[in-house]
Amino acid sequence: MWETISDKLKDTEKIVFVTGAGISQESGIPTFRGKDGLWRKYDPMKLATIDAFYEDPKLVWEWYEERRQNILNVSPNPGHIAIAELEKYRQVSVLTQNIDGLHQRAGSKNVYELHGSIITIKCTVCDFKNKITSGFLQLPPLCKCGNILRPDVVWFGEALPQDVWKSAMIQASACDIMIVVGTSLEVSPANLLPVYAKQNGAMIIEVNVEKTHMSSSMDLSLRTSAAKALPGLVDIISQVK
Ligand code: BV8
Ligand code: ZN
Repeated sequence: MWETISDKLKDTEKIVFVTGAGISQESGIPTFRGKDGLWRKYDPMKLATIDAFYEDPKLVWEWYEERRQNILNVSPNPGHIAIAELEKYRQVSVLTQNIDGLHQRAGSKNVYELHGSIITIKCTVCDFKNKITSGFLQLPPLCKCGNILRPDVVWFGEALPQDVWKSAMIQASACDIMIVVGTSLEVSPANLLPVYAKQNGAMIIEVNVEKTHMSSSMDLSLRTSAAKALPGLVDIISQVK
């Protein structure tokens, strides 16, 4: 397994990662569908939607504030750090479904946040957008224009940010290796990215503690955790010239 990866890395220029909630699990952030998953306590399909927000903006804001506080209290894990390290040896892009900002905090430079960011806020009406730097006195927070503010994330039923999605497709279609880490690949259109990479002849490697419905189309499946597998990649590539 590792020899195959090492051989492939020799003539690899560009590595693209597609990551999901599983890569942040070892930082202490619950995944969506796992046994400790967010789905258990809340139903993200019900809360991470524009309807839920307009029905009860305070409840949705409480959910995001609870998640944001947790995210601010955790750190990137060896999986995030390994991906940032790899930038020393190859061109690396990270296409993440996560909104936790841990790839950037680990030092990754080319991160595409397909589903937005929990630390950015935007107005529901005007074009106000800003980083969230502190808690809020009241939920939902209000914009200067008088309308309510929302987390700058992509909810189910909402389109992904066009510019980010376009760049993500270009990255996926122009890589030598795609490494899919910690995602059930249940959510579209992010789950199309490995298809684009495969269509363009890239080697697709999956790092996931469980099988996914796309495991059979992967060239290699590392059935282990992100924090265990990814540092191994850095070891290999640092020996490959
Ligand atoms: C769109 C931001 C079109 C918010 C998220 C039927 C009805 C309604 C909609 C649909 C439908 N069928 C399809 C759709 C489309 C829908 C969709 O895909 N729904 C799914 C659920 C069926 N998609 C959308 O709505 C998207 N928009 O299609 O727009 C459009 C076009 C034009 C104009 C208008 C509209 C928008 C989707 C974005 C939703 N927002 N997040 C927030 O976070 O609060 S999605 C959410 O799920 C997160 O981003 C999360 O990352 C993502 C996917 O989940 P995963 O990351 O994969 O996490 P999961 O828990 O599932 O899996 C974790 C994996 O890690 C597991 O495999 C586990 O084994 C593994 N693991 C665990 N621990 C580890 C590990 N692996 C390695 N190491 C470990 N330690
Ligand atoms: Zn406004």
